[in-house]
Amino acid sequence: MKKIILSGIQPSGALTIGNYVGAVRNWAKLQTDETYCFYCVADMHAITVRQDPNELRKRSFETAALLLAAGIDPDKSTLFIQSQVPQHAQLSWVLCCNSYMGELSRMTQFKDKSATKNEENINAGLFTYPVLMAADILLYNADYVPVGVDQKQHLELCRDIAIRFNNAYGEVFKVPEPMIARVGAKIMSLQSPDKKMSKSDPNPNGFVAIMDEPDVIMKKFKRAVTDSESVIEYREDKLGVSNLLTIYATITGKSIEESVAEFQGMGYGQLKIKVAEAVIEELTPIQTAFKQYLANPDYISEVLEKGRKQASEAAQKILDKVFEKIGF
Ligand code: AQP
Repeated sequence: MKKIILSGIQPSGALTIGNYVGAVRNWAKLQTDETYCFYCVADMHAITVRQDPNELRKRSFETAALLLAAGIDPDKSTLFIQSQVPQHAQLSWVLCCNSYMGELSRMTQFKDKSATKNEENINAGLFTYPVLMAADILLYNADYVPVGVDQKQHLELCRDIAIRFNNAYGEVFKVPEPMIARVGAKIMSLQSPDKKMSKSDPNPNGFVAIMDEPDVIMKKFKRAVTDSESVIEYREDKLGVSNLLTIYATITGKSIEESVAEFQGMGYGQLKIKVAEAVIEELTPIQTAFKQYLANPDYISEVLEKGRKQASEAAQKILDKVFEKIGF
């Protein structure tokens, strides 16, 4: 029996090196003989924040192309767009009726994202986002869910909902395990290193997008916020420098200790240039592959249509069981 892996990414902006290091890069590596992977472009999650419709459609398509460029192999995995598989919305409703306002109110992502808005402007989708995420996972009997640290709390909620449902109606759902990288699970903003790097950051200098040109990447790293000391150490009170070291270590595959040792005697300027160079080297082949995929949109559409069918078929099996259990 192969282990089932599921993960998703929102097309809510240009994918960042945070998304890459924390999630996407590992997705390709998880395609082995012992696993079967479902990867989705989570456009339904993206509309919890108002999106321009044409932009969203374009970004969903481009995100799929970028995932192919990052090594997702449609012969080994199912790659699909979430909104094209209606079972996600159907199961989400059932799970909403098995989730509590109290537990959803405690989700830090909801608290963070709603903190900037007036109460009347917080849409209910932002609140029930983790329930849709639970549906995404439980629909495919996922064993493991590779995510960045920011999604750990949502994963725990998903497990609670699955266990609660199974206790109430009998065993239907497999209870999934999170899969979180040891290093790089939370890349911080280059401008506010106390905040997570996010693709929807209104300040483009806060993130490096996978598709940023090399000179843009270099400029963004050169502007990265550090501190007033000049010593390169990995320390809790040196958020900016530690973040640069984390990016360097994850991209090069070196340990933090090795990276710190490598930069001894250098200044922040040199550190920034070296990190930028490593990132550019890693991203260049992905950028080239992305452009090649985009030049062949029919191929991407074909992959997504195949993914839609495979995902729908797998999801319907679980949904049928759920509907039967709850009396539909
Ligand atoms: N900064 C990060 N470091 C490590 N991993 C990260 N992830 C996101 N940011 C970082 C991981 O990327 C995967 C896809 O994330 P998502 O698109 O589903 O949503 P998100 O976590 O909300 O990502 P963003 O970039 O912050 O998007 P916006 O700005 O739209 O909210 C997840 O596995 C996530 O953990």
